[in-house]
Amino acid sequence: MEFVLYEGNGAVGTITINREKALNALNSQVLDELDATLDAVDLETVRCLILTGAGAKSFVAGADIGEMSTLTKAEGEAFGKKGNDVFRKLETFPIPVIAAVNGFALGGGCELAMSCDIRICAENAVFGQPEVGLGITPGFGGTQRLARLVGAGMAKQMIYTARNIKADEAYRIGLVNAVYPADELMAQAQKMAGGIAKNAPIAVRNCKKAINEGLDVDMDKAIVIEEKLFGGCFETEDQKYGMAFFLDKNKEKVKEPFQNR
Ligand code: DAK
Repeated sequence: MEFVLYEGNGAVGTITINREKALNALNSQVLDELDATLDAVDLETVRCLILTGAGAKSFVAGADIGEMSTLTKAEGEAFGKKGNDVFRKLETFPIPVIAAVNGFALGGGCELAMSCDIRICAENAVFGQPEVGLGITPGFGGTQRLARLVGAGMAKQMIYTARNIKADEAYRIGLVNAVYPADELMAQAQKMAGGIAKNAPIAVRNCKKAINEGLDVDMDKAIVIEEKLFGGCFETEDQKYGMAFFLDKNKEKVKEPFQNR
């Protein structure tokens, strides 16, 4: 892969968009490589992913404006679909994905971060949807995901004004969960991912599915989704072990890793 790196560290995998010269802007090749990287993740071993950008300056500075500038309507639609398909794959990926936003997250970069389950960022992070200043709408889900994350009013303000916001404001409006000094960001992402990875993997996956799928339907249907996924945890070895561990009053015992079974 030329533009996407993958590094495994036990149960945590890190994907790095690696096109630093263009501030990690997303061209078709980056999107294809990200898609292939996700397909290759070993879901038997890996229980949480971190997504970040190469270098100290940028997470992803958007879709590649050079590549987009000459697109026809049909090509624009196809490019939008390519991005939406891979972003949706990320959003519905069976295991949690943490975006570690290390700088610019603009346009498609902000949309990429919003396709992840959790966003944390460095103090130098900048978020924005500048598309209307380029004569287009956000095209990788920005109009939908930003409104769901920060509310319609704030999303409309950010999108209509095309104004970038800094890390502290992103934190205040709930776009990111935490802000760290740049040199601590990846360690904090690893720490959070490690904490997720040590919990029962089938239960964590079912939680992701329940939250994502429940948000798309009314509460009566959402509760049924939760019931089924809750039920799906029973009879797993991990459920039996987790509950037996709690019920065993022997204070000397040490918790074993969950087996993903
Ligand atoms: N695309 C291509 N190249 C980019 C880029 C981008 N989005 N952002 C930066 N670069 C390149 C610059 O051209 C420059 O390349 P060289 O000149 O060195 O060859 C290099 O990265 C370094 O950038 P700068 O020299 O500009 O660095 P500065 O520190 O001065 O400025 C900046 C950093 C992030 C403020 C600035 O680069 C910037 O404003 N970049 C563009 C940010 C932006 O507008 N992003 C949103 C892109 S629009 C759709 C599908 C998708 C989308 C929309 C619709 N459908 C099909 C419906 C998505 C749209 C977008 O994401």
